[in-house]
Amino acid sequence: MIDSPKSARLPRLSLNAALFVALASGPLIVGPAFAQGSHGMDTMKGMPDKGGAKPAGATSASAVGTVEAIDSQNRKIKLKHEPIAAFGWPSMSMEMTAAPSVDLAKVKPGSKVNFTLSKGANDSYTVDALSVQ
Ligand SMILES: [Cu+2]
Repeated sequence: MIDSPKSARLPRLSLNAALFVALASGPLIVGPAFAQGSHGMDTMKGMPDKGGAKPAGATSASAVGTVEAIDSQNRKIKLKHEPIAAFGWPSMSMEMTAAPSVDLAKVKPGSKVNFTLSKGANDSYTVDALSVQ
């Protein structure tokens, strides 16, 4: 049996109308359904927080690298460092500011060093401590 569109439309409309009336006039039925839904949402919201320990959140890290250049006058040191997992960095060459406590006279281009790096404002990085390997 194939229903014509016209004959199918009327029952469908009345079914929708009945459903609408039931939903609109039945807050006691709709209420628990919404409560369940929001509980599910709360569970979902918690998920990103669980994985929130991103490496980028670290403010200091220990690393190893090779000195490439030193600018004693401006307290700058260019290091080719190995990957720094705490910052999510691959190995790279970069210039950093040396803290006043760091003795730049101890190092020269080619020196292999252990150093600690801290992240400051505006994504600036400072070498807090440095020792030749
Ligand atoms: Cu770097």
